[in-house]
Parts: sequence; C-alpha cells; structure tokens
Amino acid sequence: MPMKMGWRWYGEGNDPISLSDIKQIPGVTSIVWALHDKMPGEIWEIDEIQKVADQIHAYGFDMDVVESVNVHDDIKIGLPTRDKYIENYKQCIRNLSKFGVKVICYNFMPVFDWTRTDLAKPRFDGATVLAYDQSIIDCITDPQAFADRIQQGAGDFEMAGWEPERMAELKKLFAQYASVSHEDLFRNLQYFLKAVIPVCEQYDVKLAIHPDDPPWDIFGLPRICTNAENVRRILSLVDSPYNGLTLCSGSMGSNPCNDIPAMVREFGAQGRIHFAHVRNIRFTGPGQFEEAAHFSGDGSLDLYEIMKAYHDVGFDGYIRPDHGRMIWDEQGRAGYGLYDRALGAVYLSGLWEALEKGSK
Ligand code: DNO
Repeated sequence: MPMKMGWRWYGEGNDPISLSDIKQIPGVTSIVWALHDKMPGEIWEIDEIQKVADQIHAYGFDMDVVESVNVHDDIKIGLPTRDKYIENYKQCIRNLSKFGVKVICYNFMPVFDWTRTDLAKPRFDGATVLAYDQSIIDCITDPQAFADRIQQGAGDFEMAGWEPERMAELKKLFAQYASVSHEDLFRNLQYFLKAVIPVCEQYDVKLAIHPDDPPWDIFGLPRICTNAENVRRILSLVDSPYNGLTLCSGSMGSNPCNDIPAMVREFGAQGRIHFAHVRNIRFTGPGQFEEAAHFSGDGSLDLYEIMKAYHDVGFDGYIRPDHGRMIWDEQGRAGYGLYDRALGAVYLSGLWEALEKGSK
C-alpha cells in the first residue's frame, strides 16, 4: 500500500482555499479536517460531522484523518473534572469512526499549541514565513500581551489551537499549570491514553500525538513530546499500535539534536507513525529558526533523506505537506496558503515516485 497524500483544510467559510482548488493538486486524496469551531472537551455530534463529510465526499476525497481533536486542559493538568472530558473524547472517537476516520491527531502541549514569534517574516526571495526566536520569548513578561500579538498577526484567521476563549483565560491557565511538572504531564497523558486507547482499538481509530512545537519548554510550561527518548516513553505509556505518532519534521526538527530520518526509521519500523507532516525549516541560530520551502536546498533539513526513511520502512500511512511560505502575493492563513503548500505536495510526491521507481 502506498502512502496517502493529504491536505489540511480548515473548512467551508473558514478557509479561503476551496475543495475545488485542492482537487487540482495532483496526488492529493485525503482531506485532513476538523470541526474548527469546537472547543476542547466538546462532543463532535453526528450531524455536524455529516455536514463536513458531505462536502468532502462530493469532491471524491476521503476524510480519514482528523487534525485535531484537542485535549481539554483539565486532562493535561490532571484535574478531577478530567473524567467528564475523557468521556466526551471517547464519544468523539466513536462518532468519528462511523465516518471511516482512521487517524486522530492531537497534542499534549500545555496552554499554547504551536508557537512562533513572527508570522510573516520577510525573506530574501520576497516571500514571508513563520519564524521563532527564543530570545524574544525569554523577554516576555506578559504571555497575554504575546497571545494578543499573535492573534493580531494572524489577521482575520484564528490560529489552530489558540482558541480565543482559552486565550481569554490565560492567567487562570498559567496558575493551574504552575505545579504541573514534566512527570505529572507524562502521568496525565498515561491516564488519558489508558482510558481512550481501548475505545480506539474497539473502533479501529488510531491516535497520533503531534510533537511539541518548538520541542522545548516555553514560558516555564513543561513540554514532553520533544525528542526520541520521550517519544519512546510516550509510546510505551500504553503499548498499543493505536497509541501512535504524528511525526512532524518541522516541529521535531527545530531542535537540531533531533535526527528526523532516524526517528522515522525507529518509530516507522514499529508501525507507530500514523501521520507524517513533512516540511523544511532553516536554523538561524541557537533557539532560532525560520520556515522554508519544502525543497531540501531551501532549508536545513534533507527532505530526500526523510522521505527515503519513510520509503525504506514501508510507510503506508497518511502524509501531508505542512506550512508553506506566503508567495505570489497570496493572502491567507499564516503557513497555510495554497501556493507553496501545493509546491510542497507535488515535491513530496515527486520524491516518493523516484524512490518507488528507483527501488524496483
Ligand atoms: C500547526 C499544527 C499544529 C497541530 C497540533 C496538533 O500548524 O501543526 O497546530 O495541528 O499541534 O494537535
């Protein structure tokens, strides 16, 4: 079975890119979707899922991958109220299975999902890209002001995982996480996985944790999905193939100590990578990086070696191009424009075709 090429789509009325645009990108067969107006902890109801399913199926795509069903902070913090949210998560899994969903991507990052210090940094080629500089984060004394700045920078588009409702409660969230250590986070993740993985097994839906982005602690908040050793530990918290990984090359790879092809070989050979996010970044200094075009020559990661590792382990899961540059005057959601991601999708398919034919 070959790998399946996906495309992250934010939904009708929420994404300037239409399904008919996506249909014209050769090789894309799966729409990676979510109900983006859902708060973490809410049940995704059948009729709500049905509406999106009808849209996606009308264009002949599958909807096998959801990114993301977000995990409520009470589960990450380990509050007594977590059980109610875990029950809701189980119900989401059951409901999604009715539509053939095979993989659910999620993350276990406290408070903030993926974090950048600049959403539109100009580059030498006239494009803009997302960028991160730890020294800027280190000078921030008020995370609320930072969250407001990110939202402003995102313009009319809401940043995935940065729900305004949660951002409005940052003070409370930071206070709740104050006593949560890395070990607590591992324990709370295990509690969550022990509850939901049996449901995943029963309904044949795989969970795939996304690495922390960037893969180190920020704002004094602990982060655990950060390197190969911790991924090994996370996968062993519940040793089931249903407890798997979304291996994001750009997130994990923004720490130059993380060897992405080696991780693909180790966790891919174990059948634990269910979803691959493949993109490039350029290291610009310690704790600093800028995003880049997917093409190996444009960044610090070798995408050929990454794709070769997937090919060598017989990867047959889902893959998608990830963040792109903003090029050709496109206006859109930071990192999620049409043009550069389409170039990325076709580049990844091209590498794969060469690997396939070269190995015959
Ligand atoms: C950013 C994305 C993340 C990712 C979540 C997974 O572009 O990669 O927001 O979807 O962390 O839950």
